[in-house]
Amino acid sequence: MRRAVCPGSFDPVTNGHLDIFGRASALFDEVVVAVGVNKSKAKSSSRLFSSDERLDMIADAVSPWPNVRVQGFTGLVTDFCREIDAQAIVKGLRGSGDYDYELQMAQMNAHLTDVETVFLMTDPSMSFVSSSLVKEVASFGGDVSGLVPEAVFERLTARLAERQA
Ligand code: COD
Repeated sequence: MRRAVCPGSFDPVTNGHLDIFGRASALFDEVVVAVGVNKSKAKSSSRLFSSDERLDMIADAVSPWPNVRVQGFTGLVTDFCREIDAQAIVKGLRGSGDYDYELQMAQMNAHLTDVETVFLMTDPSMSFVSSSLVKEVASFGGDVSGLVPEAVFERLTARLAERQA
């Protein structure tokens, strides 16, 4: 069985992430979306959803793909891959900023283990979408519908309203 891991913070999951999950699901027998902690983002106050909430939203969004599931992890992504017997990590690339960051991570992960990193280029219609920008734009009342699944849009709007009340 060829199994891949799509790791990320997914705070919250966007349609850009989902495009990568869907395309990975066509390439591998099983895809595990792994919700982890990005230490540099975890320190900031930008965290909007708990890991349980993020797991929940992703489980709902990936339900159309029977070979995609979601799981939380702590520690190194390479250890998680070993634990679940995954041969590949699938990441999305939006541009040169992602490339510089992801290349270093892929090479470190290759140094740690024999898990291969596979990069899928972003869908051009999603190349400007990031969880951080979605949160920022939505917090100022900008329209982010169409950039995240509808259920995520509703939870995002509700969470920001609670925070601003
Ligand atoms: N289109 C395509 N791809 C996209 C888009 C989009 N619009 N938006 C984001 N992506 C891709 C990103 O490039 C990334 O590959 C992935 O989706 C996840 O994105 P985020 O922003 O949710 O996740 P990150 O970058 O914060 O996640 C970082 C990890 C949690 C994966 C990383 O920190 C990690 O592996 N942590 C575990 C500890 C570890 O192993 N550290 C050593 C790593 S070398």
